[in-house]
Amino acid sequence: SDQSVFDVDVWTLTRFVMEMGRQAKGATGELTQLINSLLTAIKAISSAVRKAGLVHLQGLAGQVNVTGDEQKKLDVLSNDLVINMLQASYGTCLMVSEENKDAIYTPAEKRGKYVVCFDPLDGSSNIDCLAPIGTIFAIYKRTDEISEGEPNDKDALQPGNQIVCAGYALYGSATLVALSTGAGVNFFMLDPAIGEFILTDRNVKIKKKGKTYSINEGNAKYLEPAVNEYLKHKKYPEDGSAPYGARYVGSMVSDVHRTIAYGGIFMYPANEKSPKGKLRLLYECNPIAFLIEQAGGIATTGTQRVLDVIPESLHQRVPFVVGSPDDVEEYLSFVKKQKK
Ligand code: AMP
Ligand code: P6P
Repeated sequence: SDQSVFDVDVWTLTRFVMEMGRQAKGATGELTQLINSLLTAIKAISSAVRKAGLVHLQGLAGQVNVTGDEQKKLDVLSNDLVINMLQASYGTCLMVSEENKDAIYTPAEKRGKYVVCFDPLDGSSNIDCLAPIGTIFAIYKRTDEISEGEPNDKDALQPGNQIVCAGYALYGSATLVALSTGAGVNFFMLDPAIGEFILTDRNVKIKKKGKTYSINEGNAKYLEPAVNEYLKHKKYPEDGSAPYGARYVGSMVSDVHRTIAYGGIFMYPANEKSPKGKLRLLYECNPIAFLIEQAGGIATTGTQRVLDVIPESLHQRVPFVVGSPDDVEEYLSFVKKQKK
């Protein structure tokens, strides 16, 4: 067999995280252990997602989650996997999950210093039609300035600019992890043959300007005039430039990953139906905004930087517009014009 195919010095995500941990001055290894435990949950979710149709994991688990969505069995399984693997890492004191109304407190004997906000299976309404879905997470450090003694919800209400590590897993035509600990974004692809994520793209940067816009145009009736003005400009450019293409999966991780990989703009703005937009700040918008900025893009609510929003509640929504800097700046110019 062709030996050259087998990389005997392969950069797996586990190795990459350990290396970064060794380079971090005075690190105890707690964060490394936490991230690598989370990766185990992601590998298990990937396996379950790909088997779901075969082992009747699809369909409804009959429960309803905090956002009122029907809770599918894969949702429940993914949520349990992340909670159990994270608590077993001895790195967390508190977690916020899209699937749980209240914060999840780690039993005292297993507590560490990190707070993890996550959406275990985002886009789960797409499971039964096999559209890409994902896992999104943001990791913060609990500090005594925020709360002394027992951890409490305030530890999870930190602005995104305090994120220590954030990432997403995309269960698409392949399973990919995008990860950043503040020194750029790296992409890793799962090799199912060895059950490891392999480094494929280092220090990923988003294009300055893209050629596609991504929004649910079914909401056009409810969008603010400035947003419809912007969309009109993308479809009928007055300056003779080519119109933009439209791409919308309706699964955030898939739409965001395409935006980082190809450039362009992804929007879930405020609208009459959802005055604060639909996407959740703690475990959808903040982690993605962190990655988008680390890749050289812009992430705004339309009025401020997403990472500067001071959270007030665990499941609060924010308007969310992210992507290539030139595209988001152009969008903001339409919003500013409307304000005048
Ligand atoms: P620890 O003592 O392992 O909790 O790490 C202390 C701090 O060092 C973390 O909050 C990070 O800022 C940094 N650090 C530790 N491990 C890593 C890692 N694997 N990758 C990036 N930064 C790390
Ligand atoms: P709409 C999936 O349910 C989700 O939370 C995100 O993954 C996705 O971007 C958004 O909702 C899609 O919402 O209103 O366009 O169906």
